Amino acid sequence: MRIERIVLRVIGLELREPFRISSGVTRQRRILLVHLEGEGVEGVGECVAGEAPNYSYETLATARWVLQAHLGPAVLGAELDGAAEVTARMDAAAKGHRMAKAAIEMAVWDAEARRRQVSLASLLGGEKAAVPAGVSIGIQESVEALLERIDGFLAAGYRRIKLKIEPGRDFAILDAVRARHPDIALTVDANAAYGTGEMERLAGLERYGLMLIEQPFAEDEMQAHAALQSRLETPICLDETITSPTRCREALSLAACRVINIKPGRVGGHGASVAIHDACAAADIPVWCGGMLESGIGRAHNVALASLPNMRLPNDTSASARYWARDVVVPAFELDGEGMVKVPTGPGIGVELDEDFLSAIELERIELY
Ligand code: OSB
Ligand code: MG
Repeated sequence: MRIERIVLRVIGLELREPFRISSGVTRQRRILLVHLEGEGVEGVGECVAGEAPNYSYETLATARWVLQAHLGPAVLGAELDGAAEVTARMDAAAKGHRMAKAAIEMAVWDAEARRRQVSLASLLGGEKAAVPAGVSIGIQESVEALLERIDGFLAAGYRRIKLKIEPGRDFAILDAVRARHPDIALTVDANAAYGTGEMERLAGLERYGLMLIEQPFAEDEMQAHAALQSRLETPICLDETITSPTRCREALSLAACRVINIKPGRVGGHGASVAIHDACAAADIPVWCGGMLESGIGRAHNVALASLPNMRLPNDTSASARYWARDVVVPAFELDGEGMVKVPTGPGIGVELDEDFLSAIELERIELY
C-alpha cells in the first residue's frame, strides 16, 4: 500500500486507579495514536510508550519526535508491499525506537486487514474466538488493600492474578495472598527491580507455587536470568529483555526463561510478535500477550494477537472497565462469565472508534503528508 497521510494524535485518559510498578506510578495517561490513510483505507495504531522512561527508554515525547522527524517521512508516499517492508524502511531510518515503529506497523496491519475485509486476528494467524484474561494489580498501599482488590477481580472472573513485587515487598505479600487463596493461578512481576546479587532471595519464591516469575533482573541481564532459571522449577518469564526475535532466540538458546510475554509495542509490532510467537512454538515455549495500560485501540491489537495458537497462558488483556471509566472504542472490551475476552471478528481491529469521545479528549494533533 501507499501511505498517503499519517495523523499523530495525543489523547488524555485518566486511569480509574493509579497503577504502581517497582519503577514508578501512572495515574493519568497521555496516549499517542497513529492514524494512517492510503488508497482508500485507514488503519489505526497505539504507541505504548509511557510518560517516563521507567519501563523502557522510550517515552511519549521520544516517540512523537521520532515518528514526526524520521519514521513518518521514511514511509510516506512510497509504494510499500505490506508491514514487513514498512518495518524495513523504518529500521533503515532509525535504530531502536520500537514502540514508535510499532504504532505505525500495527496501523498498517489494521489497514491491510480492512482492505481485505478480514479481521486482524485472522490475518495474523489467530485461531481463537475468545482469549483468557488475567489481571495485573499495581503495588498497593497495604496488604489489606491488595487482598480486597484480588477478591474483586476473582469475583469478576479473571483467570490469573499478577502481583507487582520489588525487594522488601514480596514475601509478606505472597504469604498473605497464599494464606487466603492457596490455589489460584498467581504470577509476580518485578519489572527488573532485583539485583543479580539477590539470586537467593528470588529462589525463595519457589515455595509459592507461582505460574511464573516475570522479569526479576534488568533488561540486559540475560545470563543472570539463565542462572536463576536453572535453579528454579517455577518458569521465569521475560518481558523487558525480549525486544526482538533475535533476543528471543538468544533467550531460548541460553534457557534464560521458560515463558515469554509478548507485547507488540515492545518488539516493534505484529510482524516481530508473530516471529517470536513462532520461534517459541517451535521450542515448545508458551507465550502470552502482555499489556501496557492501553486504550481500547491497543487492546484490540493485543486481543487479536492473543488469538494465536501458542498464546497458551492468560493474557494481560483485561476488560476496558478495569482501566477506564469510558473507553475510546465501541463496543468496549468485556469479560464474560468464564474470564474470557471475545476476539472481534469485523474487518481490521474489529471495533469502532468513538470519535466524539476521542475529539473531546484530544490534546494534540500533528498531520504528516
Ligand atoms: O510489566 O507488564 C508490565 C504496565 C505498564 C508497564 C509494564 C507492565 C504493565 C502491566 C500492566 O503489568 C498490564 C496491563 O496492561 O493490564
Ligand atoms: Mg511485565
